[in-house]
Amino acid sequence: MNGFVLELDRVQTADREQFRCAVLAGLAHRPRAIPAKFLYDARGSALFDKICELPEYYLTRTETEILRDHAADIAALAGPDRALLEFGSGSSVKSRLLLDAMDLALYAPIDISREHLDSSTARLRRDYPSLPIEAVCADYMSIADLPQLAPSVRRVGFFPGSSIGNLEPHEALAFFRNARDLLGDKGALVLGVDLKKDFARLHAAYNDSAGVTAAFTLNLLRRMNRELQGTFNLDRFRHEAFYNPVEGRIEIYFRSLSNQSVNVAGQAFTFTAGERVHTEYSYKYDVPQLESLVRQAGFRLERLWTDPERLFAVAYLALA
Ligand code: AVJ
Repeated sequence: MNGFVLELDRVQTADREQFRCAVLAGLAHRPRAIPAKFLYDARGSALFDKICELPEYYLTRTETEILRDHAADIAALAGPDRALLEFGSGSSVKSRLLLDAMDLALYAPIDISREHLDSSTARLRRDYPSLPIEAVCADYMSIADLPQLAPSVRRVGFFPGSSIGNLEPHEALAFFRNARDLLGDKGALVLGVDLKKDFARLHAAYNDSAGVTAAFTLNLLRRMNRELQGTFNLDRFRHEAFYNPVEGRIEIYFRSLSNQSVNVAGQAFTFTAGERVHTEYSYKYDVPQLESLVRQAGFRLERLWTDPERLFAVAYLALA
């Protein structure tokens, strides 16, 4: 076996162990919950890509539109000779809009998935042969420093997709504080965030008629079956998503349709009829809320662009 295969094997074993611990802890806990990041195995990531194309899921389409309309404004605010750091770059599709518009000294995509990072970096190297690219395989929630970046180059962060919405307010604040430290005194952050809007529109975005979002949630059960020798019967659980207006968030669960017992990773768990397991929050912001949150982390809301319907916003947050 070559070194690459050994390395991949080691990473996969570590990932699986992390998943096992999170599932066992999450199902033992009350209320039951499994962290959202585990939704994104290969099949989950493919289903999420399908979600982004759904007629009801306006987020991706709208953000791309805003970025396309204002990439030149963002480039002008950032100025020349910047390092662009992307948090959770995934397939880096939206980043291309900024790479095309900005005058960059460096692009540093940061992603926890080695696979995603390598394949998208290879494609970017081909399409932007003169742009230096430094891929960083790390969890952006805990990354402390990027020693490979020259300290003289001013840093601009990019956190698109309303990924911030997955985080509870205290976690979002921790993310912004960490980003501030990473970006440095003269840094800035370009943030994509989903806005509060009428409940029916929000509800539809997470309860699509084609059932793709339901398949995305229930894929977590499939993943437990495959990776942790689970015995979940997917017909005996259903996806549930609703807007909680008090907390300003979509809440997503899978719900047991009957009293049942399921084995996972060698342990038995009983579910009562109607019992649910939390999988995701998707927080929605309004502008004053966003402004106050980022201010607590030392950022200033310098500019904010939205679409005509005010569904989604792209914000330019400055530190200096
Ligand atoms: C990737 C967290 C932005 O909250 O809209 C979409 C995830 N889950 N449909 C979102 C998601 C179900 C998505 N984020």
